[in-house]
Amino acid sequence: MPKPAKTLRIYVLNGPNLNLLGLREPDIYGRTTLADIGKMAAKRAKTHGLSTVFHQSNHEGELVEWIQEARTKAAAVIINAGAYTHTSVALHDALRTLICPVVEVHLSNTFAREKFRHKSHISPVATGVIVGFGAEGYLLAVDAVASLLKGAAP
Ligand code: CA2
Repeated sequence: MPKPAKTLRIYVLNGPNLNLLGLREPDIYGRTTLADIGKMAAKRAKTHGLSTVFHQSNHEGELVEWIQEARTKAAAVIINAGAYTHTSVALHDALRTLICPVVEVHLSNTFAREKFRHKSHISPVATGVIVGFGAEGYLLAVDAVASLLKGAAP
């Protein structure tokens, strides 16, 4: 008997302070909360026959652990590493061990902001980068992942 195909899982990882989304600085980051984004991403993934595992942490090590977990449990990773994007060699090292697609997302256009936000330690180990489209960027990332995974074995 052939085994039923498993739903491919996308890990959606969020870094420091993103838990404050929708609650502070709506002029920069919008009014959508991270919980809203989680629901929207899950809904969009479902339309592609995919599922999401959605996490946020203010701790670099916890993000590293989820990335390591993704090596065996995820078909793709979408990551908004928040401020760790610009500082974290640990996240860079963890992400470069993945063989699955990695999409880096930022709500704001980091290149139109302060110079220290122009450098990303994630981009060199990402398959692609989506910046400046607000919460919609996460959905674009889900679509991109779905397209990359099309034809992948279950
Ligand atoms: O634009 C993005 O998505 C960022 O990753 C957001 C980070 C920032 O450090 C990056 O440069 C760009 C900041 C996330 C903090 O989010 C807040 C949300 C509401 C209120 C305060 C912070």
